[in-house]
Amino acid sequence: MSNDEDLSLIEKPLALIVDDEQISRTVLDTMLESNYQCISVNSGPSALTWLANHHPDVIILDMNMPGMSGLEVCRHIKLLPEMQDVPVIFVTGSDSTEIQDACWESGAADFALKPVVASTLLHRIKVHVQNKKRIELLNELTYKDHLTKMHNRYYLAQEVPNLIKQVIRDNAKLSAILIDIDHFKGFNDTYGHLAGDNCLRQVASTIASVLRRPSDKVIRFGGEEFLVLLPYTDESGCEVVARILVESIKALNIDNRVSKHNVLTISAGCQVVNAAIEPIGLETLISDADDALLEAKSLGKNRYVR
Ligand code: GH3
Ligand code: MG
Ligand code: MG
Ligand code: MG
Repeated sequence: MSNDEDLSLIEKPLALIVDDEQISRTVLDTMLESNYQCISVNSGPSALTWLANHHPDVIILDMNMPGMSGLEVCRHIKLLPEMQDVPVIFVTGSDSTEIQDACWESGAADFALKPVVASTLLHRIKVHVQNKKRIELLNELTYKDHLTKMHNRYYLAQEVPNLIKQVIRDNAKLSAILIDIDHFKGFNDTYGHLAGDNCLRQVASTIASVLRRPSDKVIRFGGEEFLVLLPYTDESGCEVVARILVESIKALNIDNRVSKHNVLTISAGCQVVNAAIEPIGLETLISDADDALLEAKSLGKNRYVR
């Protein structure tokens, strides 16, 4: 393709080609290889296995395959939460109304008729990949804090209520840990605001690295405050995480000479609610965690309180 430079992507997008016929895989691979990093597999099950550990930018899927048909593969793919934004483009020998209806119903983004016209297929793939990238960027700008790359307050307001609804539906427990960096004003005054920004990034990524489940969330709640939400986590689980968080930040060994520990520390307040026995409200949860945080501060900082 001649005018693909405007994809303006540093790395080539990753394309998964699924087709049972070697010749078709080779044709598609040859068409795509200068603009895409291509991986090809010969069956639906192989595609699903590969997708368990990879996140392509586009999937080119053959309709007719023995065993698992392309339509079945597409339905399976679209059941995976992390594949929702990955466009699936069918390559099919038939454009009957039934086939087209089935394509869209299975969750496909587009289809191309065999024998494929290279320019048309490449153009369609390019449009879908660009859209996917734009959606990703938009999500990042909307829901992430620019400095720390953690979730922002807008995410807290827009998305966390859905998380809470799920916990309530499951009659489960939800843990919250509100974290505040100790003596951070002094840190900024001593080492400068840029060092403060770097420190915030390091603290944020350390907090994120401690968390294990995809449902665990870190939100930059204020300037040097982070809210950690642990759905389906009880009191003991919450305390384990809070203790590891306090220890991990101290173990970073970031100089902070205004602290009696001589290194940067955090304080944390924990609150655990049980949907099976009480109503869960985000505001109350945060304000209770904040009470615990204030207690941690008044007890001398560098600790958690539940
Ligand atoms: P305590 O131990 O009681 O928590 O005291 P503290 O100094 O951490 O608390 P205080 O609330 O007085 O100060 C918070 C500081 O966080 C002040 C502010 O300049 C700093 N801060 C907030 N947001 C940012 C940021 O984005 N970058 C930098 N570098 N500093 C920030
Ligand atoms: Mg086939
Ligand atoms: Mg604060
Ligand atoms: Mg502070």
